[in-house]
Amino acid sequence: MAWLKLSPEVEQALKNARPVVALESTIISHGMPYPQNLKTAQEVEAVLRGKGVVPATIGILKGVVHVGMDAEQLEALARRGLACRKVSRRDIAQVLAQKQDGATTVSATMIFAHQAGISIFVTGGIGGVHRGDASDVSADLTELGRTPMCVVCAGAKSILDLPRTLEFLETQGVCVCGYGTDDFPAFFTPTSGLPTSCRVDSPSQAAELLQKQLQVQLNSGMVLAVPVPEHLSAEGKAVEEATRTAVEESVKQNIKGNEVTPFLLKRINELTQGESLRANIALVKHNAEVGALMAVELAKLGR
Ligand code: PSU
Ligand code: MN
Repeated sequence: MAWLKLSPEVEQALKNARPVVALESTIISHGMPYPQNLKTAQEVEAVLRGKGVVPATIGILKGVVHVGMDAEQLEALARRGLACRKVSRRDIAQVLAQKQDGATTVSATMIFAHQAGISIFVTGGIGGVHRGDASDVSADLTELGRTPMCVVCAGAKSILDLPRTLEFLETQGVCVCGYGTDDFPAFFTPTSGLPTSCRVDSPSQAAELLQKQLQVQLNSGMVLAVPVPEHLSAEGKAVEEATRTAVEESVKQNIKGNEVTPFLLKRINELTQGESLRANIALVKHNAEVGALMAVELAKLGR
């Protein structure tokens, strides 16, 4: 496939059935400011490597999808930030045809990771149904319904309508599994008060669940929802207040479409004076640890 380029390291690892974990690039370009975004991207890769897992950060450069970006490519993407194109499923053909650059969201990253032969993908949080506009449903949710990939995350941010998000995932047939919990995590805080569809308590149990999901060829995905550890969680009240303000502002300023999520993330970071970003970074690295352990177990199972 001329438009899908695996880095030599990723290609080699997949050939030898060594553990590989995919990472998205929109979290770098649109999810965090420079230079924290670059540092986080590098640290997350280092966490994976430390556990013997090959990281595959996915992004689009001049119309070519790169599975496994090098240091230079990562830096260029991190520096461009919001000026970079945010690419979901609907945007893929256009960006490739017109040979543009783009950062892949959860939905687009799932597609390319799957095409490359990867089945675990680590990120911070998934998109969902927006609070300010319930007809604004992230393409991440429909993608989870149609692409066999395990997305390891800290649940979804409370910038979203979590009850509606979970209902949507149920309709899409997505397994929403809690890691050591029965309660769906709300990103900055470990609980939302809403139930997951099942639970596992170890990386090997998580790997067995994913293996079954793949064997049965459901062709839908799963979410491994990892609660943020208490000591890393953000002060719930401050973030909740900032979230409410940011959502109100987004409605008032008529922010629409794929600009809503980046707007909210940026405003909450400003309103909490960096507290939300600090927690965000810590939690992504924690997710990477869990995802890495799971990938190692999955490789042992022979997949
Ligand atoms: N949620 C976060 N951080 C992020 C995103 C979501 O806490 O960086 C990014 C991811 O790339 C996700 C995308 O796939 O936003 C969802 O955008 P939208 O809501 O426009 O579908
Ligand atoms: Mn949207």
